[in-house]
Amino acid sequence: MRQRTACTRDCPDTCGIIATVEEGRVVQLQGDPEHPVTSGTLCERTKDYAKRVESSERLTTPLLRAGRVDPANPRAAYKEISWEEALELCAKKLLQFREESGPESIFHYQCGGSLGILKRLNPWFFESFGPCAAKRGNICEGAGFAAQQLDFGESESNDWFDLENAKTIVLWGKNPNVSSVHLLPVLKRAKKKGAKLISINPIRHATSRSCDLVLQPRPGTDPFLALALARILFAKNWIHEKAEEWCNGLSEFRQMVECRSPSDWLASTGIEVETVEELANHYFDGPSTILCGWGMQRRANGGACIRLLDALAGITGNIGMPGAGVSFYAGRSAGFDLSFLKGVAVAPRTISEPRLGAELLAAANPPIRMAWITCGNPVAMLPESQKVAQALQSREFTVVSDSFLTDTAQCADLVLPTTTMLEEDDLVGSYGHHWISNVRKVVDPPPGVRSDLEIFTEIAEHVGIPGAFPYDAEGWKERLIRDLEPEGITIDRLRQESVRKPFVPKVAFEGRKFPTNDGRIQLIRELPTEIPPASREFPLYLLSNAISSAQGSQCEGEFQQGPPEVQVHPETAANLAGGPLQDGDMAVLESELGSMEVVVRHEDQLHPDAVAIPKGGWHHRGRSANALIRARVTDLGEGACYLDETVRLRPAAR
Ligand SMILES: Nc1nc2c(c(=O)[nH]1)N[C@H]1C(S)=C(S)[C@@H](COP(=O)(O)OP(=O)(O)OC[C@H]3O[C@@H](n4cnc5c(=O)[nH]c(N)nc54)[C@H](O)[C@@H]3O)O[C@H]1N2
Ligand SMILES: Nc1nc2c(c(=O)[nH]1)N[C@H]1C(S)=C(S)[C@@H](COP(=O)(O)OP(=O)(O)OC[C@H]3O[C@@H](n4cnc5c(=O)[nH]c(N)nc54)[C@H](O)[C@@H]3O)O[C@H]1N2
Ligand SMILES: [Mo]
Repeated sequence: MRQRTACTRDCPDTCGIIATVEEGRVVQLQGDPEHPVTSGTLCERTKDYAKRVESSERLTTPLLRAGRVDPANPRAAYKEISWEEALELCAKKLLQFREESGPESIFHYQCGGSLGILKRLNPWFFESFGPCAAKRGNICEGAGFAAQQLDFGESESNDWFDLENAKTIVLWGKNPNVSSVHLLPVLKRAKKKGAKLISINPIRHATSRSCDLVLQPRPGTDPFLALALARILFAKNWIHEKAEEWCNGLSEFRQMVECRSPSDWLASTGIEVETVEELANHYFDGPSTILCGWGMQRRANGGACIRLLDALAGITGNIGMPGAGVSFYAGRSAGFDLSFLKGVAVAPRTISEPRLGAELLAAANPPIRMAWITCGNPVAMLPESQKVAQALQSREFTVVSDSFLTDTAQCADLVLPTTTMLEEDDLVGSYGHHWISNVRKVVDPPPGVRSDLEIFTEIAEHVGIPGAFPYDAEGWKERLIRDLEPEGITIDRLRQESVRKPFVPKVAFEGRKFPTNDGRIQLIRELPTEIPPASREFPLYLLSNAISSAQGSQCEGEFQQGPPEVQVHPETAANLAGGPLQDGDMAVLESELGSMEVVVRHEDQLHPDAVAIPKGGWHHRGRSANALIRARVTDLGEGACYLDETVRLRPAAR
């Protein structure tokens, strides 16, 4: 039997899936050929998702901690208990801590495990029970999102296929080959129609092979590259003659840009003026779209960086028309009626997401006594893994619901086994495009596994919050899309096809009208800061990028075995202070915060001032990049400066 569902993993592509099910098992997952973006193809990591569903590592019963966790055999520290016992225990603890210390002593954390809209009911539980302590900031797109809200009043993008109207496409810090593979055919078609492709990235990644111009700036210097580009555009008078109509602060912006020469702006970037002139030629030859990756905004100057890219589009008029814009985000929740959720606005206290470990430990009067984690693996994925683990372990009671005994689950007192995306009903919007899809249970979960919604519905009953969870999954779906029904979007229709939100225009900010106070773009006026400098002691910037075979820390297969591979430019490897390193050598990767054993891989496509380790390594296997990354906050939006950490690489002691 073939069934239509959709992917809820944290990814801009948000695919439609056709699942073939035989005798209650998923035997094949294919891309939905009728979903315009998916177009029949799934990425490497999701094609194999059934392995995850059927993994022998799946948790199938609630686990209560009975002893110390031995990383070699974490499971042994837990004893199996029944759901009845587990839910009663949860209810007892929730009521006890609320009674004794107030709801601010209970903290709920959720990240990107599932982007299903029904997952918003997890924080809803804690809001209606408390409101309890909630997370603040956003480690994924916080800085760039805040930047675009300041500049444009909103973070939105042109239609996914509008790229085909562009004459120039700049992949600025974006690597679609790994983290957004469904862009590749669109880029190919745009190129066939004559568009020029440009990549700006410290890594010459696979997609840059089909680019007409490739710039490899030093990590973290893009804001200065953008200023140099703006300087050249002003000098050539390639500014839209009517820019003032839609740009507020044009003369101040110009003044700022003209306070240094192009070569002065470029001093830290390692890029030649002639190359930026070439970039200017292309960018001027519009319509031009900048496709923003998310990596470069996970830096101390990340917000300023995106604001400068917004400004480039503003001054040249490359916005509010087909083929143009600065595509960073699409409003994935737009259209769903989530108005009942108030979030941080009603939380009695908030805990910074990028500084989660430190803030949990420091919270006082009352302390955070209980933590509950859903859809996230913060020990592996947030900066300062050790501190996050310590903070979770030292709460009086920590609950984690997950399908696996992750780094984070290993810090829990109670682990609740939950469903995978093929075992539950949901709805999903996208942050990369504007289609919404129906998610459905295509197979039953293993006995003993419950969805988050089932868990919270039952606990709500136990703790007595009547009326908070009145529906089952189907009922909630109907409830959440009620505003879309007049637009012709019903659950029945979504069962048949993914639907583009009809109220979202194909061109964002059409006519160059912006939802800001004066209806114009607010151009940045402040100079960006430099990212923390590399030192003699720690001379290399640590990149930790997505890889094709894993979604964050979720991976099937061999990836988490042995020491992680770290890429380094061969010339850098030959000239390290501690002695040269050959391809395949064992080495130690160290930051001010910690160190780990790694295997060296020479990679001449990488910037010589960087080393690259995969994102998502498991902490209990000594593979988490975040064990080396300090918790520092971006200039805007309270993101995490994941990519600003500096490190050194030295030969392992023999
Ligand atoms: N296969 C796979 N796909 C994923 C994910 C995954 O884990 N695996 N994660 C998903 C998630 S959560 C998100 S948010 C998105 C991630 O989207 P991104 O964060 O855009 O994904 P990455 O491919 O890690 O890309 C980061 C890019 O930024 C570049 N970069 C780093 N520093 C700089 C800089 O200073 N300047 C410039 N110009 N570029 C820089 C890196 O070289 C890299 O190419 O993708 C999603 N897609
Ligand atoms: N060093 C470094 N760190 C990074 C990044 C980076 O580029 N470099 N990228 C950052 C980014 S962009 C992001 S978005 C975060 C991602 O951070 P996370 O979202 O914490 O990352 P995942 O590893 O995908 O972990 C999600 C967990 O949720 C579980 N899960 C999946 N579905 C469900 C469900 O329905 N219910 C419940 N209860 N659990 C579920 C999965 O099994 C998995 O263990 O990581 C960030 N961390
Ligand atoms: Mo993300």
